[in-house]
Amino acid sequence: MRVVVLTGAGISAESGLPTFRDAEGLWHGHRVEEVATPEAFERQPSLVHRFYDERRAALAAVEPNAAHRALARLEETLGDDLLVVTQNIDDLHERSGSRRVLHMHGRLRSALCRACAGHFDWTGDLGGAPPCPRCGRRELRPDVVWFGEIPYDMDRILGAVGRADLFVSVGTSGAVHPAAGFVQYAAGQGARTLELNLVPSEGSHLFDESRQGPASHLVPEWVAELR
Ligand code: BV8
Repeated sequence: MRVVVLTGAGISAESGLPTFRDAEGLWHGHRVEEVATPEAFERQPSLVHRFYDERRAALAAVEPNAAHRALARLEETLGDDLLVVTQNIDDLHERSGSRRVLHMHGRLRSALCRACAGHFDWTGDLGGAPPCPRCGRRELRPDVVWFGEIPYDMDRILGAVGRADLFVSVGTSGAVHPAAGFVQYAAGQGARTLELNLVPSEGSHLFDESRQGPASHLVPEWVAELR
């Protein structure tokens, strides 16, 4: 049974990380264009750095929750037949023990050098324009995929989604592409599709089954069923 699990901000909500669109969500107070586009970074690098430096610092104060841990347990059972594709830039999947995780929108604890294209594990601020560890240029940016940029690992992701027997979406509103289109692609390739979300998402009607509730309850329940 080859399983692909797509996760969004909702899986990390109960760990204390804000989602994007919920009431106090990340987009509140910041228009997307202001902080999550290459143009915004050109225009106001300090505002963009502050947005991501604050989120990177906040990571130290949160822990994975039961939903992250349940997926790590499922990896023990399924091994290479499980792939977690996350839109999240936090590291809670890895901190709960998951190894087979692809961050299609990048990672907060990584810096990308615009001069030498190097990627470097990074836990501190980038706002101070520190020099690149490899080329020394002060051209480091958050290693995240902004709107208008091409997501990471699309070949591996589409390959796995196209071969999946079961495609499961957890804690995502289905508002951002190309992630929002994976369910249709998976279904078109013959996979069963299941949504686990607090409320029906924009794409609920595209799934064979949609269950509503908090991820910390729905995911361990579903994993126990599957195991
Ligand atoms: C691209 C990183 C070309 C930065 C992010 C087609 C149609 C329309 C538009 C487009 C299209 N194709 C492309 C676009 C443009 C754009 C796009 O989709 N715009 C939207 C706004 C319409 N897409 C792009 O620009 C993408 N690039 O398309 O390149 C391409 C494509 C394919 C192949 C080659 C080239 C790049 C998009 C990536 C942008 N970067 N993040 C950062 O994090 O700051 S996106 C960011 O927003 C997240 O990563 C995530 O993807 C998205 C937020 O969505 P969610 O994670 O779902 O969060 P949200 O708050 O919305 O929802 C949370 C859900 O959880 C809710 O449903 C809630 O009910 C639920 N929930 C809450 N609590 C719980 C819960 N569920 C369970 N338990 C709980 N406790």
